[in-house]
Amino acid sequence: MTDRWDNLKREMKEAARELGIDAIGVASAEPFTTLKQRLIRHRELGRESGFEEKDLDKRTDPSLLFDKPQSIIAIAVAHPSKLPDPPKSEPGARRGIMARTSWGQDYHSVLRNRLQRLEEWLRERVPDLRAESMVDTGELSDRAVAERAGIGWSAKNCAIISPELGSWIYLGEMITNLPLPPDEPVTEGCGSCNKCIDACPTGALVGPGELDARKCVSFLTQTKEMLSDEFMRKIGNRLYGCDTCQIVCPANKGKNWTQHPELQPDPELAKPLLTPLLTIGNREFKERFGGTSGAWRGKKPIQRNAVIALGNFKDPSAVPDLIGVLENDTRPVLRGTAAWALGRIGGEQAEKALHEAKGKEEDKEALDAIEFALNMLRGGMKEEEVR
Ligand code: B12
Ligand code: SF4
Ligand code: SF4
Repeated sequence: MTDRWDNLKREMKEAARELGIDAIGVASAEPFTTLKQRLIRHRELGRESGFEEKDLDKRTDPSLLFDKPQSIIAIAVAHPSKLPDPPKSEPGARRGIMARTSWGQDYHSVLRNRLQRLEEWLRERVPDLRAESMVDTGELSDRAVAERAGIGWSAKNCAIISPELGSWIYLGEMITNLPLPPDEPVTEGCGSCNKCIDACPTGALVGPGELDARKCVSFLTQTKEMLSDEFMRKIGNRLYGCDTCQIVCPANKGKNWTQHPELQPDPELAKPLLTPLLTIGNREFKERFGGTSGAWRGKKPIQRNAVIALGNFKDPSAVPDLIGVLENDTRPVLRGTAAWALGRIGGEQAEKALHEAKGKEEDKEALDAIEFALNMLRGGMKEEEVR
């Protein structure tokens, strides 16, 4: 009997590439008890992003999600890290950057497709298979499952790093009723390296593998509110997500995965021009960005981040477009952020528009931002952070 499951697992590993899966492993379906303690502490310290599943029992006990689970199959699909022919960001034509997780087709649909193919493959061999798959939005911690299944180590930047693939991987899993023998976790680790912690722009990596998600630029780019001056400066020209702690990682050196055509980026979407984003309509936004994972929070955060990026570039040619946002956008957060950006760029035209807006603005937060911007113009500016 054991042989049967050993053999099935071996065949499954051999078939993985054909199924479009780059790494596959098996974890036991036992409760994740140390993870639970960790998640409780994480919550108590107020370090959650708010995007996680709230029920910590469901997050850590597969038997609450599935009747008598016997194993969890973890999969990883590798993605590109380099843009082919990246368009130039130039004065008068500045561009923002979408994190690599938003390049190509939305990874949720790609991984669901792989899990579906895997499920069909398994069912052909085990007709009474029961299976439940999840990617990102499920209850389980994808990283904890991947770690237990030997896909990679849990790194100081929080990522799961595969010894072969690096951290440029998406993760997903399938809870099953198949008693497949579990894999061993990998033995590699970060060692004495600390590069990601040193490079994190906001100090969000408060310790090795410990993230204060509320400070993480990736999280900040996905919020819809007005951000603080400090955070706006640190966002630089990021429109969605942040890759800094992975870019600096030696384990990712030279790794760029191009085997999945649907994950290949369109450079114009991965590094879009900023000014057209300021006035993009709902329909056009959906047509252009709707198929990417970065669109999940709608167009508002991306537009706000485009305004921030223009402010950080300090390119005077953006002033008329930003004045357009300050005067005409119906959303106070956008008007307030445009005021900040104009304060950052400065110049007579910006200052005049800010004074005019001050007399007309009725929203308290936007008005505060206008006053802050006018103060900024009086007081000079600090270092910027744009790439
Ligand atoms: C919420 C969330 C976020 C939040 C919070 C991230 C975080 N680190 O907690 C925000 C919005 C900030 C975010 C950002 C990103 N995310 Co995200 N996110 C998630 C989500 C939905 C839940 C993560 C979670 O529960 N975090 C809570 C922490 C505490 O637990 P955990 O990381 O899941 O588990 C680890 C820790 O608990 C740790 N641990 C356990 N016990 C102990 C004990 C001690 C002492 C310590 C130190 C650690 C430790 O080990 C576990 C395994 O690594 C997952 C999908 C999912 N359902 O799991 C994706 C996921 C983690 N995100 C992912 C990605 C790609 C990103 C970004 C790179 C996107 C981007 N480019 O901007 C960044 C990376 C930021 C970072 N440094 O982590 C991938 C990770 C792929 C990989 N190779 O690791 C996931 C798995 C999505 C997916 N299915 O592919 N994300
Ligand atoms: S994603 Fe960016 S802000 Fe978040 S931990 Fe990594 S480097 Fe820091
Ligand atoms: S940069 Fe260094 S410490 Fe950070 S995840 Fe990579 S190997 Fe680990």
